[in-house]
Amino acid sequence: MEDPHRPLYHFQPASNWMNDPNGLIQWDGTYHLFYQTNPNGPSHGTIHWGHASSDDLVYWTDLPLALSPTPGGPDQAGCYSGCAVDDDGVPTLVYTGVSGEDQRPCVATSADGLISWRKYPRNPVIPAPPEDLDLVGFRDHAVWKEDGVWRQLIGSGIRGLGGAVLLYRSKDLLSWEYEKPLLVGDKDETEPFWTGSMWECPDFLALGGKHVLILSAFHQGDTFHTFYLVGTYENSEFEPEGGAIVDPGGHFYAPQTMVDEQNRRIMWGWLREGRPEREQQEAGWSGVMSLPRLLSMRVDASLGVEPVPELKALRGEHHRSGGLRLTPGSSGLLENVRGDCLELVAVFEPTEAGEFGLKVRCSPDGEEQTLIVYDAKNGRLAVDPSRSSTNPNVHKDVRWAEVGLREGEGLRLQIFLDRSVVEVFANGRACVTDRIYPARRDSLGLDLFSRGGPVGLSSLHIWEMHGIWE
Ligand code: DQQ
Repeated sequence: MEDPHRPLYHFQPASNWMNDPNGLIQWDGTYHLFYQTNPNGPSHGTIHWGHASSDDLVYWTDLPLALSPTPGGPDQAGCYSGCAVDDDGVPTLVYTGVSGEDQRPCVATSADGLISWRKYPRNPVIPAPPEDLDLVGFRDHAVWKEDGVWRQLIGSGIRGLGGAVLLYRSKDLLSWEYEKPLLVGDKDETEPFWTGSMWECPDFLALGGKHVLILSAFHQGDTFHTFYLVGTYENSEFEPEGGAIVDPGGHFYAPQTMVDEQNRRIMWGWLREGRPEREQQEAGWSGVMSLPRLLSMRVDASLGVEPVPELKALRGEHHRSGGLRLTPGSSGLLENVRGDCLELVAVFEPTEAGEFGLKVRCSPDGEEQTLIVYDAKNGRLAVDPSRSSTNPNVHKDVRWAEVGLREGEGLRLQIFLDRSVVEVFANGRACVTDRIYPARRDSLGLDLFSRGGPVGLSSLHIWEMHGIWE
């Protein structure tokens, strides 16, 4: 029987485990998406680099594995996360080789259009972490060129203190000189958000006149959330001025970004499962890639986020409504549309009271339903999965994202529902992603709701989405 939870238009390998996006690069027009994968099963085992390519950011071709651990080599226990750069016409990967307790930067190049990769015979390119620091972790890489010199950030943490990113420089990507920690966090500080005791998957980018450092918070073997810091960067000094959690839904982690040939900054992240390992084993797969997201710098120095417009190519049959007034008790407003593979765009009139939104994956009797709820008083948005499934084992936490609408501004929700994935974009400035696992096959209904004052729905468009696989 067809797997009811397996997404149809989000990228994932044919089976087994996947996690972080890696090595994002556009090469001769083609987008390359590498990713962490375990080809031997649906759990985080021996990690390889998977590889997929696309001409349009929508349809992907899954290609042969790009990197596999070399027996006896510095990556014998795993090829962990890293990035891709164009080294004067040579596609080059910088990744973490894992061997026993050691995590070390390694380099590989391709001479056949990014399909097969030759590891540098003298890997690792940094033989050991800086001796004067007591580090927790030394992995994941952001590499860029600055004034003709390669710079690199490596994710780390200083024991007892907090996360850290270590700054290096190199002329040739092969021999690296350590400079200093670019930034060190505080594992005990929780305001405005907690940053963990080790920072995974750093990404560092210039955007709209600012610099953005994206980090994923890790603590004692567990992954938490991804956050960004916006600030200024000059003379190897980064001064953060503000920041936020990237996607507070609790399932978006270890993202990476790239600049494409249209000079757009695009981000993908790993959408983690929200069901027990046993169920992942039974399904034979675990992990999905987010949709590609377009980043921008907003005037208030926060990150703007929107789905890339190319995704419109997936829109199939169209349904529309609007001009509705939702009041408490309104229901049955979308009885003519059903589905688990949809895009919905809803525009609500400005209001400052109550909670309202949409319901997706509803069973006819309402036993199962997932809410996309906007809390107007507090200006925050959540996916509420508390009644998403009769399966008691899947996660049901509600996590809120600040949207912060201006006075008089309506709410525009763009919802991508793809079976177990719900990605909700709000007004170009927030995205909340959740994973849901309805147990009932008839949980395909939709509805609108309001709790509190009446709210106007100016327009609603719903598209049935095409899948991206044959
Ligand atoms: N995943 C990779 C690491 C990274 C972590 C291992 C983040 O390189 O720190 O699969 O999810």
